[in-house]
Amino acid sequence: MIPLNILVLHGPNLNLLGHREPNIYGSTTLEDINSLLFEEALGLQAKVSCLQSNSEGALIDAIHQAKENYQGIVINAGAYTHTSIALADALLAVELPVVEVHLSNIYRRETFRHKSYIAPVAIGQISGFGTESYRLGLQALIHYLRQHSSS
Ligand code: CA2
Repeated sequence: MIPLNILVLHGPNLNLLGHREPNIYGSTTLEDINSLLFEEALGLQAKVSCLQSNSEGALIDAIHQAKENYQGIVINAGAYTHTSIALADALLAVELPVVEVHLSNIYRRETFRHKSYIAPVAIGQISGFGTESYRLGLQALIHYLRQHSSS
């Protein structure tokens, strides 16, 4: 089986998970989510690297550099999902398969969250399953990459 390297990007404020607003975002921390993803990847004979940033520029730099080392990207762009043409442009430019994930169901929330600039450049989106959104997103991306590998 081809070894896969997946980059997981967490956007702004997701470092607060488990520490603030547990009524909306639950009590699981970002470290818990990253551990869950490492475990899941191991079981699927893949590797993940996780990065969280509150800075749009840092996320864009990480996307640019991903082309060298990763076969795909799982991204929860947080509130940048709804605002950032720059992030969408970066994802489009690197031409890596992208899966967009959200903890909450963005379509059940305020209307400003219904718009995603990431969705049109992603192969798919998983939204509303809490931390399971990440696991499902990783599974979906690995499945896609294995289906679409040339060998
Ligand atoms: O549901 C998601 O995963 C979101 O990407 C989360 C973003 C929100 O802006 C998107 O509309 C949907 C917010 C992440 C903020 O996370 C916090 C965690 C704890 C305390 C405060 C914010």
